[in-house]
Amino acid sequence: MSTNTSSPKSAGNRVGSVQCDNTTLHLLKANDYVANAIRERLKDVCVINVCSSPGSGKTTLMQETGKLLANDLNISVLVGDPETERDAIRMRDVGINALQIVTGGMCHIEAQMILQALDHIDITGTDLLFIENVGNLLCPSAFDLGEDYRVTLLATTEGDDKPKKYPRMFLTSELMLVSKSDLLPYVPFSVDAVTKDAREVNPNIEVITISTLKNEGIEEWCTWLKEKVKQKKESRLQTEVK
Ligand SMILES: Nc1nc2c(ncn2[C@@H]2O[C@H](COP(=O)(O)OP(=O)(O)O)[C@@H](O)[C@H]2O)c(=O)[nH]1
Ligand SMILES: [Mg+2]
Repeated sequence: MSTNTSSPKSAGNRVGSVQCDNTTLHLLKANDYVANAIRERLKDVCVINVCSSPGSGKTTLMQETGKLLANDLNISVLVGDPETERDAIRMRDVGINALQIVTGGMCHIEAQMILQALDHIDITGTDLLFIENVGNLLCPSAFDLGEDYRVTLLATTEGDDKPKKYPRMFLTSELMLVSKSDLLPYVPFSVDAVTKDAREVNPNIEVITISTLKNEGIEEWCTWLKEKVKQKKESRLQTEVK
């Protein structure tokens, strides 16, 4: 633990902070073993772990994506929530193969939950498996679920300061989706500022601004997905040839 208790007088606007040690890190090693087993089991499927705070628009986006790509890709969804089957029902309502993972109050999905869930859903023929994680910008970032890519949504209503406050989520994501762009005229949120902060945390992160409600950026998102599925299939074929 380190402390920074500089007085406000000597340190500009600093108020002092405590940097706490993380004593749970070694527990995550067990999760990593399971995640690698999932990666082995799902080597023919492109797996995308979708993260965000609650209410950023994950389920709405999955529903729309499933409808738009119905003729291009075979999509399945595992969706995690502390309680209820509501989101899986929303997916099934639009014809998407889906299973709810009820975490029983846990604030994230762990790899062993995915392994359990895979015994209860038929994903034969699936090209693209979405894992909609529990709404939380913090805990899910520590758990590898055997995914190929991690995508984090950040809604314009949440404030543009989140990448620096919750850096691990953005550090471990390949793509940030700035969601609810239709609300930009009404909220203090700068896409430029959030992109700059996210890239200071993770220089490689891609950024797409979307509104599922107004169909903005959705084509770019779907193109990104199709490219990732294609890349996964190609790399799989190359491994088979070797
Ligand atoms: N304004 C706006 N609202 C949206 C958009 N996408 C989703 N919502 C709304 O945001 C709320 C939360 O959406 P939901 O998909 O359940 O979020 P989740 O908790 O991240 O899965 C719902 O009331 C949606 O109708 C969008 O693009 N624009
Ligand atoms: Mg949801």
